[in-house]
Amino acid sequence: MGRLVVVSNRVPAPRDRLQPAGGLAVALRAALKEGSCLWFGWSGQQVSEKEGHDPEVSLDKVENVTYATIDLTHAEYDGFYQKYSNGILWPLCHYRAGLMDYDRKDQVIYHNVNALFARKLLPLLQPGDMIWIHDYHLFPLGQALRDLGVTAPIGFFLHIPFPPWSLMRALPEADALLRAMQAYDVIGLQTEDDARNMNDGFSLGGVKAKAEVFPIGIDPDSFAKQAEDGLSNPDVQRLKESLRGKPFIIGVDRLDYSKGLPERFKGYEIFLERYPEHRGKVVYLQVTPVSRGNVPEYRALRRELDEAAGRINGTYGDFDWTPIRYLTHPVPRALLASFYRLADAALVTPLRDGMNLVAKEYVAAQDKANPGVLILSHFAGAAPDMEAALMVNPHDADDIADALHKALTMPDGERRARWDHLEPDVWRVTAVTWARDFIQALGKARLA
Ligand code: ADQ
Repeated sequence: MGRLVVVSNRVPAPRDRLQPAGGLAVALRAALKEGSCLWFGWSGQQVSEKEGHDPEVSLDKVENVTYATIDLTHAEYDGFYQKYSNGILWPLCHYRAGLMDYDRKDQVIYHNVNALFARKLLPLLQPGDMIWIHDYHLFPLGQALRDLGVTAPIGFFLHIPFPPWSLMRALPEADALLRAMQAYDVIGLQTEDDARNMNDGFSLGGVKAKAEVFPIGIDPDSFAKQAEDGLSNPDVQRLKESLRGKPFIIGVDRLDYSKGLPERFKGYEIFLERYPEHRGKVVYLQVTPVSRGNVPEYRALRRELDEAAGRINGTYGDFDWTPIRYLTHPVPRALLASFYRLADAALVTPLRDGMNLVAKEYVAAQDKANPGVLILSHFAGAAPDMEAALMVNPHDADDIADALHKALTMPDGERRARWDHLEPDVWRVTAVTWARDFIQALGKARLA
């Protein structure tokens, strides 16, 4: 068995290398558990422009994994990461072509940074390596490696949705991008819809379809344990005491327009208006750390949510009750797990989401004797396997309002029955099965 080489835009920061924090890092830890591995990507650091910028690769070995990182210049960070990846590809892949801020010159920087990744990775490669590339920042990296003569098996996994080809074509270089993806031996997507959309693009280009489905999951055993063990944590106790037995609703999302937050707040507002019996009696905690704060759409969204939370609290709040507790800073994962467990309902209502791990984490965290209710958007990648949740259309605030009322008044038997249906899939499709299945497919590609 050869070495596994993982490439992603960001590599976990040194402090997170033993205990990774984010979804991708946690999921990949499962893949990187065995054998010797290399994880290559951007350090997260930006440096000033220099003539003929040729970044050094910095190497750090922690247990069996060597982390290899390069810095990017301010201009590379801006064009490659902020503008092309997050200002063009992200909205487009989330079906929001109208939010694309397209400029041809960013595409050049995007390709240059992908070529730079290839050039810097090349000398680190060894015979027998298998290369696994992650996400939309690096669509053309496989081709860039092939151009340098790399013959190792190369796989690609897209963590976010892939839209119908008729929409993807809004990107002027969509055809070229898809042609470049022919360099991959295995292409993995989250859902059947995503794979179908990409394969439609391939077949229109007269090329054999090769996108397959490898849904991502979590580590449910450790998450469930964390949720239970954390109940005695003083901060969790502090939350519990502050609830004073009131029904508790939770939402946890990065601040992103794909997550449907303004619509969700509107749904909560209608819920308070339409079902006054819950006023003064319910607590909704929304944890939404700010991300990508330099992209204009994200700044505007932050303002919109600040205003909505202020309006709802001002209109419906009382001197002893705050309808929304709204946090824009992260909460440690260990606390979050127990917060989920305390919550009677979770609002997971993205307008589009590749998978959405929060939905799976919420289910894993529940007490099986007294589980909470998951309110889930039809448009999360997790939806097809989680239809026992209360399914909502996230664009329809009335639907969200009614679902909240239904969740908080649901008979115990129905709550348990719904959770009993949700639980098996969260334990069946995990971070471990995701990584194992993908790596197996890549291994077969080597033999083919
Ligand atoms: P994300 O868009 O980041 O990921 P998601 O899958 O929901 O979305 O969450 C990632 C992780 O971050 C989860 O483990 C969650 O607990 C954590 N997290 C989220 N908000 C947090 C907060 N406020 N504080 C602390 N932790 C928080 C992308 C795609 C998803 C896909 C994943 C994995 O957009 O659709 O599921 O990759 O492939």
